[in-house]
Amino acid sequence: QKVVLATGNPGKVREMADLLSAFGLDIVAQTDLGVESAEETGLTFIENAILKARHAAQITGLPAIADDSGLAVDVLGGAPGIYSARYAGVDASDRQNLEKLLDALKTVPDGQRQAQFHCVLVYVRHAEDPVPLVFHGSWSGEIARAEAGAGGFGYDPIFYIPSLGKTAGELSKEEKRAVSHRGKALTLLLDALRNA
Ligand code: ITT
Repeated sequence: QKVVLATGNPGKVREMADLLSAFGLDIVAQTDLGVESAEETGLTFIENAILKARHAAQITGLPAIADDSGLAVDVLGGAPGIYSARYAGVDASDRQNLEKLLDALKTVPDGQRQAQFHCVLVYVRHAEDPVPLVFHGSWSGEIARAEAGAGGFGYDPIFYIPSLGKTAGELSKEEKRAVSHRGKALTLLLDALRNA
């Protein structure tokens, strides 16, 4: 079964494509089909993930899987949240976003730096699918004071997991998937597809 992965983020593709392929899906990244990113006008991860999945399914005529994700920092009232990719501006790089967050938390003491990653994965059978499959995974940690590790993407080098004594950037792809927001949501999606 050919399925389009509705993301333009190569980090997400790296973390999902191999498991989805091993499951038996013929995964094609939307960028390889010339699909441009959908406008993310929703106010929740769920709305934006559905928008992205429908957009890719509409253009390709294929079933689609989309990921909307982000980082919610307690002391910032849940920001940057759904705006994580645009925290430092519409065309901001991962580096600019990460540096803006470190700066925003400069004076926040240890013990008040808790944050959660969230990932919503959506599967639609076709663009008008009235019953999208929706799965959510979250991951708790703390925002470090400095970067560590070059793995993963986005905010990973500053997302510290106390129980592991490491940042997400210091984990291998497999280690991250075993505990991350995306790994959890992906497990739920694969379980649902297996039982479909
Ligand atoms: P698509 O919409 O094309 O999928 P995007 O990067 O714009 O790509 P989002 O709107 O979902 O995706 O933004 C998610 C942002 O949250 C992403 O750019 C990262 O900065 C951050 N993020 C999400 N998951 C992450 C992870 O596992 N590790 C580090 N940062 C993550």
